[in-house]
Amino acid sequence: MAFQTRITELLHTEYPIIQGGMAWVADYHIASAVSNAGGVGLIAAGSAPADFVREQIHKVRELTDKPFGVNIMLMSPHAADIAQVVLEEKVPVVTTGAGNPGKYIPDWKAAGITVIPVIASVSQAIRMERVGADAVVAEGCEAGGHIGELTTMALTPQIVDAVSIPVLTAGGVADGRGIAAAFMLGAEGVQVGTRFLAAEECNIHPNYKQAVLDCKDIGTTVTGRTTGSPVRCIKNKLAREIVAMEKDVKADKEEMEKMLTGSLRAAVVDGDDKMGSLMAGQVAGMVHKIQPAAEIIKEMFAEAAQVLAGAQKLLAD
Ligand code: TUI
Repeated sequence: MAFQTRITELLHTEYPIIQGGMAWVADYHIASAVSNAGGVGLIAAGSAPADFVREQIHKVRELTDKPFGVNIMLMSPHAADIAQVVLEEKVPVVTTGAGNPGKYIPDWKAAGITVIPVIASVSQAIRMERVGADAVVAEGCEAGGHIGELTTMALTPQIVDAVSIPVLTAGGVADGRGIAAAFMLGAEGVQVGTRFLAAEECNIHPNYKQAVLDCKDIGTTVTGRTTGSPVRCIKNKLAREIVAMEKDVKADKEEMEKMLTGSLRAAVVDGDDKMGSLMAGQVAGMVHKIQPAAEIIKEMFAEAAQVLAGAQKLLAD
């Protein structure tokens, strides 16, 4: 079974899959596990300081000699310092989220780094191609965390048509059917986040993991639509209160900000499943068990191969 695309060529991996850059969640454990399993594992810089990210890079390198990456959340106050660390450390792959990494790209490219911005619209994809990105991740609003407007189904083919660099799909991909669908939409790879929340090597608080396993199809919601920072997370007390405050014109927006500050850390580290932000995608409803990352990847691609081979039957007369 071979899934060779421009993405496997670019990333030098067995499978065209990268792990989502999940802030506070993705550390060297999950990153090295995904890389050792034939994908690209990522350390999420999130809002961490640059020194922390450098240590994480060193730890990944102790555990794998395969390609790995760092996800830089561009709204972080440490983003510029982390941009420098990935350069100094010659990290093989950098993905970015929540902003435009254009000013860093020339230096990263000069250092031989593969640059893959995560974007949520056609105009962003075109801008990223223009400033030298090697590929883009088209992330639909089924995804967990900070999201855009369009669904994966609508976004992916429009981005594929608009750029000539390869496209990976994210948002709604949790099994082999999702991978097969991504290929059908013209993508050449996938980024998977939510399914890896249930990886054995994913060191989130057990309460967070359990919330993902318990989550049903309509178990996620989006907070921050009215404040310009839409974030998909599992419905809990925090999410319900924020959504209610957003509907109330008299609600104190500062109070809302206060409730959200530190809430992702509270979920991931402290296991606060009531007032923590349990970021997860809509596919949380199809994540049912904790498995090693390598098993997740093998299973997903074996299923994708089966689904794609079975699709021939649709054309039989
Ligand atoms: O970045 C993500 N997902 C994230 S970041 C994050 S940490 C966070 N925590 C609390 C509040 C907000 C963030 C959790 N999840 N996904 C990638 C992504 N990036 N989706 C959309 C974008 C994006 C948004 C604006 C990319 C570019 C952009 O502007 C650039 C431009 O050129 O317009």
